[in-house]
Amino acid sequence: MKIGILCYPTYGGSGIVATELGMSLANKGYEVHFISSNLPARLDITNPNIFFHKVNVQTYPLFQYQPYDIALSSMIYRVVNLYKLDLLHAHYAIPYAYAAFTAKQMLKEEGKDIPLVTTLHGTDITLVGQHPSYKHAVEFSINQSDTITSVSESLKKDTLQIFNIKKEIKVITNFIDNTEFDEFNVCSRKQFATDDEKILIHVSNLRPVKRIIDVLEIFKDVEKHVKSKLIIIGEGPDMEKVNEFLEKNPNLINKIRLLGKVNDLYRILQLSDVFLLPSEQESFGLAALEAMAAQTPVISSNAGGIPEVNIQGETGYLAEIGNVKAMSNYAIKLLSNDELLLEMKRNAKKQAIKFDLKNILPLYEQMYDETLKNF
Ligand code: GMT
Repeated sequence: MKIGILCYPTYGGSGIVATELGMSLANKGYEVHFISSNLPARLDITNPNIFFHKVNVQTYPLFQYQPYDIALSSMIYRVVNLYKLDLLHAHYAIPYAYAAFTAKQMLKEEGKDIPLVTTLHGTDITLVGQHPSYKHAVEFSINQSDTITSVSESLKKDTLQIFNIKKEIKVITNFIDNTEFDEFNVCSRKQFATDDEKILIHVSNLRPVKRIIDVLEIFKDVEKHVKSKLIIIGEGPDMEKVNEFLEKNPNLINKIRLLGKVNDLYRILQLSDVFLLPSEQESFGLAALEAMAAQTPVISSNAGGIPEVNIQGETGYLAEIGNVKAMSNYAIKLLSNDELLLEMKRNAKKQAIKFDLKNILPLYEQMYDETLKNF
C-alpha cells in the first residue's frame, strides 16, 4: 500500500506520532510519502520505502500572508498523481484535512479520488480548531474525511462536544516503540546530579498550555524537602517566564538545568526520577508515555486524556489542574520513599508496554484496510 502522510515537521507530538507511524509502516514494507513544510524531525530518510516531498511556498510581495494551504493541496495532488498513492493520512486537522479535501476535489475533476484518514491530535480541536476563524472549515474538513481517528477517548468526547461530527470517531491511541528506549545507553547521573540528589524532569514546547510556572513552583517546594535537581528540555514562548522565575529565585539557578531541544532525550529521561506534566490541556500526553517507557513515573494534572495514560497511585499521581501543592506533595512522598519509587518505575514501564508500537500498529493497518474497503 502507498500512503501519503501529511504532518507538521516539528518536535510537537502530532509530528512525532506521524513520523514514528510512517517509519514503522515503511519498515513493514509500505511505501510512505511524507508531505510537509520541512523534513520531519525524527524521519529516517535513508529508508528506501520513505519519500519526502517538501511543500514549496512561493513568496510574492503582494501577499501579506503567503498561501501555504494552496501550495500544500497542490503538492498533495501532485504526489498522489505521480506516485499513485492509495490513501492519504492527515495528522492534525488544520490545515492538513482541509488541504487534503481540496486535493481530492482536484482529483475528482479528473475522475480519480483517494480515501482520506484524519487523525485528531488535540489542540486542532480543543484550542486552535474551535476559534471562530477556523471552526466551520475544521468541522467541514473533518466530516469530509473518510475515516476519523482520535488519539484518546477524552479527545473523541471533546470533538463530539465542540463540533457537529456526522461520522464515527475511532480511537487509536498514541504509542511508543519501547525498543528505542531499551537499546539506549543511559547517561551518567553525575552529569546532572550528585548521588544523594533526585532528578525531576519536564519536557515540552513551553507553550502556555504546559503551565511551566507550575513545574517551577512544584520544584521550588520539593527542593525544600528532598535534595534534588530539575531538568527542563524544550524551547518555546514561555522560556521568558522561566528566566523571570530564576531572576526572582536566584538560589535555584544551580539547581535547574535548561537544556533546550535535545536529540538524545531518551537517555536523559532514563536517569530521571519523576516527570512533571501539570498541563492545562493534553489530549493524550505523549511526553508522559515517553517518560514511562524510560521507567520514569509521572506527576501530572488530570487534564484531558492524561488519566488514560497516567494511572493514579500506580504509574504516578494526578491532581487538579493548577493544584501545585498537591503535585509537590505527591513528588515529595514519592521521592522520599525509594521502595515506592522503584515500584512506580516498574509500573510506569509496564504501562508503556501496554501502549507499545506492536500493539497499536496493527490497529492502524486494520483501519487503513477498512477505509480502502469501504471507499
Ligand atoms: O502539545 C504539544 O506538545 C503538541 C501537540 C501537537 O499538536 O502536536 O500535542 C498534541 O498531540 C500529541 C500527540 O497526539 C498529544 O500527545 C498531546 O497531548 C497533544 N497536546 C495537547 O492536547 C495540548
